[in-house]
Amino acid sequence: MKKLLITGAAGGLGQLLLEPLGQLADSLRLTDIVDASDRAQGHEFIRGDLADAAFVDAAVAGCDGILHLGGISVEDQFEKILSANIAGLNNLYVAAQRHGQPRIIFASSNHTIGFHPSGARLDVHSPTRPDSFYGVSKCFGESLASMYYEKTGQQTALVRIGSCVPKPLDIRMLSTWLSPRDFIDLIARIFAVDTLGCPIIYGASANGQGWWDNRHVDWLGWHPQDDGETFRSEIEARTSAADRAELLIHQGGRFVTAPLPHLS
Ligand code: NAI
Ligand code: 15L
Repeated sequence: MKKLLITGAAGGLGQLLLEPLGQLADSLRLTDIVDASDRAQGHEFIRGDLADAAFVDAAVAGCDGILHLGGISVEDQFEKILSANIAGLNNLYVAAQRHGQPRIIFASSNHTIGFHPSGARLDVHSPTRPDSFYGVSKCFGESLASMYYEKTGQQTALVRIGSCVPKPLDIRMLSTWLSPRDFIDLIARIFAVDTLGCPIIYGASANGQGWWDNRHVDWLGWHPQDDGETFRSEIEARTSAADRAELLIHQGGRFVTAPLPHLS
């Protein structure tokens, strides 16, 4: 790949993955609504709002792959999510149509299915059960990408990321963890395969107590290596009964029990 666009590059995942992402393309173009030029590690950085169609068009021009991490990444007021995650995402797809349909990775989320009970095995046919406005916006994103694929052939990987952090932080993340190296391997496979289509992929490591079945994308050749169980004893040692009760009822954990922002 010649030029990879990374939106949301100033965020947690953008920063965590920046160095290995640099190995996947001849050059990176980083964007975010906040200035991160000082953390761009020598890569091109342009600042702008995903809700600004002209900015997004300029950001996409000349790129042959897009890792779309930008947007609101937790529950928030509906209006903010509408602007960044819904209008902003459509701007990205409009721009992609104008600039040769670069392959897109959409950072979807486990919060599309957060109301499923913990322990339930889900696969690609399981219904969405979003747990927040945020989760609803990711369901919208998956539908938007699917619609563009069917109408125009635009290819997108819809990666329902579990919890991508250096190591699991709580008992729920033993099941939802996606290690950074497994995510990088997944990103590399998505950009390497000849034909991608528009698959939903559960973004989780090979967690012994995982909940998600990815057999429908065996053809990708992605073989996650890490397992949250490695951290079970240290996590169990600091898990209270209250944590366990709150975190292990639904797959979405605390997103499920949080009140709607306008009612709190
Ligand atoms: P983050 O919140 O740290 O990063 C998101 C970035 O998007 C921020 O730097 C923010 O400034 C930028 N942004 C927000 N609104 C914007 C706008 N209107 N225009 C341009 N940029 C804007 O989130 P994180 O953890 O890095 O996640 C990246 C993506 O992956 C997000 O889309 C998130 O929903 C998704 N995801 C992340 C998971 C994780 O474990 N970190 C789990 C599931 C999904
Ligand atoms: C997400 O979708 C969030 O962006 C991230 O901050 C984590 O909360 C993650 O899910 C999770 O469920 O652990």
